Amino acid sequence: MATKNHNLSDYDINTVPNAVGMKVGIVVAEWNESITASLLNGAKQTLMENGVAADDITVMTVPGSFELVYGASQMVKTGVDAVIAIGCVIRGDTPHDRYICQGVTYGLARLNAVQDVPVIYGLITTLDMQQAEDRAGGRMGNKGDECAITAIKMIDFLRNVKCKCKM
Ligand code: RBF
Repeated sequence: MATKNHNLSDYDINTVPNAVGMKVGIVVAEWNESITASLLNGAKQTLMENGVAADDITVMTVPGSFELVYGASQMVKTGVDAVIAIGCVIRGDTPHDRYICQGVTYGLARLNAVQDVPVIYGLITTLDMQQAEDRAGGRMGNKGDECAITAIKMIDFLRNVKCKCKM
C-alpha cells in the first residue's frame, strides 16, 4: 500500500462538501505526543478551513493508541457527526506494536460496522520516528488533514444516503 506519490494533505477543494454546522469529535492518543499533536493540529485546521466551527470540534485524549477504540466508542454517543481517532504506533524491539495496531484497526473497523457515526482511522503505523514525522506535517503531508477531509465526506455521505432512503 505505497503512498510514495501521495501527499496526505492534498485534496481537491471542489470535491469537499460544505462543512458548516458539522460536529466532529477527535480522540487523540498521548503516546508519541509530538506526532499526535501535529496530526491533531492538521485535523483541526483542515476542519475549520472547510467550515467547521471551533466550538463544534471536541477533543479528548486517551493514554495510548490501544485506548482509541474505547475513546471513540464513547465519543460516538455524544451527538457528534463523526469521530476521528488519532494515534501513532512506532515499531519496537518486540511484536507488541503489531498487536496494538491489529487491536485498534479491528476495533475501529468494528465500530464502523455496528453503529451509525463514522469513525475515521487516524492511526499512523511506522517503522521509525522519521516515517512518522514525514506523515505528521513533513514531506508526505499530514494524515490529520486527510482524516478531516474524510470525516467531512463521510458525514455528507450519511446525510445523502438518509435522504435517498426516504425517497
Ligand atoms: N501506544 C501508542 O500509541 N504508540 C506506541 O507506539 C505504543 N507502543 C507501546 C509499546 C509497548 C511495549 C507498550 C507496553 C505499550 C505501547 N503503547 C503504545 C501503549 C498502548 O497503546 C496502551 O496505551 C497500553 O498498552 C495500555 O493499554
